[in-house]
Amino acid sequence: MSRLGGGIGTRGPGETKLETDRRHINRQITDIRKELKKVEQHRDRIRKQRDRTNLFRIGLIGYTNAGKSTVLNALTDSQTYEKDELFATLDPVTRKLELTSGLQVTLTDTVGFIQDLPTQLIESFQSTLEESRDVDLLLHIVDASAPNMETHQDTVLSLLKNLDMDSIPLFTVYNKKDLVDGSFYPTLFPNAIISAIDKDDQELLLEKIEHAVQQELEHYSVNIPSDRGDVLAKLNTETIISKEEFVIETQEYHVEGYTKNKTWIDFLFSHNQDNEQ
Ligand SMILES: Nc1nc2c(ncn2[C@@H]2O[C@H](COP(=O)(O)OP(=O)(O)OP(=O)(O)O)[C@@H](O)[C@H]2O)c(=O)[nH]1
Ligand SMILES: [Mg+2]
Repeated sequence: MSRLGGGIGTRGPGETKLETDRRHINRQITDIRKELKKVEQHRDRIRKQRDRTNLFRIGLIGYTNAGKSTVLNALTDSQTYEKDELFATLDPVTRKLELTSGLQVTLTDTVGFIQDLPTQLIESFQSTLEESRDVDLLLHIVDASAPNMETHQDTVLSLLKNLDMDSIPLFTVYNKKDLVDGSFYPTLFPNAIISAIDKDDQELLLEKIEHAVQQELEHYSVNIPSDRGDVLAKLNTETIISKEEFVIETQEYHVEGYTKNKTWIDFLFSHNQDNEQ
C-alpha cells in the first residue's frame, strides 16, 4: 500500500517530491497564464491605439559603420520640425521624415550589428532592437565599399531571422558608393545604391523609400463632405494621395490614395472635428 501511494501518512519520500514538483509546476503554469493574459491585453491596447493612428514606421538596421546614423541625419536634418501631436512622444533615435508626396513617417536608428556577438551582449542588443520589432519597413544599410560586404549582409540577415524579424519588408540601401573601386554588383533586391553624403542621392533615396512604403499600403477611395476640411488635411499628411477632386454635384471631395490603416480613415470621419484631441 505504501509503495502504491495510498492514504495520508503512507507517502514515501519520492512521492512527496513528486507532489512538491507538481505544485511548483502548477504555480508556474498559473504565473505564465497571468503573464500571457497581460501580454494579450497589452497587444489589444496597442491594436486599438493603432486603429487611431496611421503612422508608418521605418527602422534602420545594418552592420556597424555601414552609415545608418549618417543616412538618418542626411534625410532628416534639412527638414523643419513643427511641434506636432503625432510625433510628440518620439524617442531620441527616432526622427520624423517627410517623403516626396508629403507623407510623414518615422525613421528609427539602431545599434549596428556585428558578427559573433558575445552572448552577454545579445540581450542588451535585442532590447535596443525592440523599438524596431514592430516597424512597417526595415531599411538595411550596407557599406558597399567593405571588402567583406557579403559576410556583413549575411550576418544582418541571419540575426533578423533569429529575432523573428525576417517577415518585415526589407529594402536594402547600398551606401558609400563614392568609396567603391570599379564596378559594383548588388545581391539584395529591391535596393538603392547611394552615397549618403551626396545631395542628389539623398533625393533619389527619398523617392525609393516612398515607393517601398507605397508597396506596403492599401488603396482607399473616399468622399469627403466639404465641411470636413480636417479630414482632408489629415489625409494629406498621413496618407499618399493619388487623386483629389471636388465634385460640384455632390459638394464633396473625392479622394483616392494609399493608407497604412483603413480603419483609421473610418475613425477620422467619426471623430468630431470640433473636438480634436
Ligand atoms: N565616404 C563616405 N563615408 C560615409 C558615407 N556614409 C557614412 N560614411 C562614414 O562612415 C562612418 C560610419 O557612419 P555611421 O553613420 O556612424 O555608421 P553607423 O551605421 O551608424 O554605425 P554604428 O552606429 O556604429 O552601427 C562615418 O565616419 C561616416 O562619416 C558615405 O556615403 N560615403
Ligand atoms: Mg550609428
